[in-house]
Amino acid sequence: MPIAELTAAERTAMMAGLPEWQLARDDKAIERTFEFADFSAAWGFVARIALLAEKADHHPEWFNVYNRVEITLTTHDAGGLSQRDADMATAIDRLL
Ligand code: H2B
Repeated sequence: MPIAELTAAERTAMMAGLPEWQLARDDKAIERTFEFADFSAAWGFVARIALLAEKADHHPEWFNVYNRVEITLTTHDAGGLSQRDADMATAIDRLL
């Protein structure tokens, strides 16, 4: 299903609301790195995001090593960033 890529102005507004996230991949994605006390805490975080992702039908790219989780959000169906990424990033931040 096609979904609109955010305009440059919309992207700027989105980033203002997500100060912990950074633009990546030529402004086609956003990323954030999280650190936890140990692997158990990191994996619990990943598991909670997985439930959110299934519900939203919007799935992160992520990398985990021990207590660190790196998350990248982009919308393949939009060829870049969409409102879904803003919503997912906001939902992820709320888990903390
Ligand atoms: N996740 C992400 N990150 N981007 C998408 O474009 C996307 C997705 N599209 N999850 C969804 C699933 C789509 O492929 C299915 C068919 O709904």
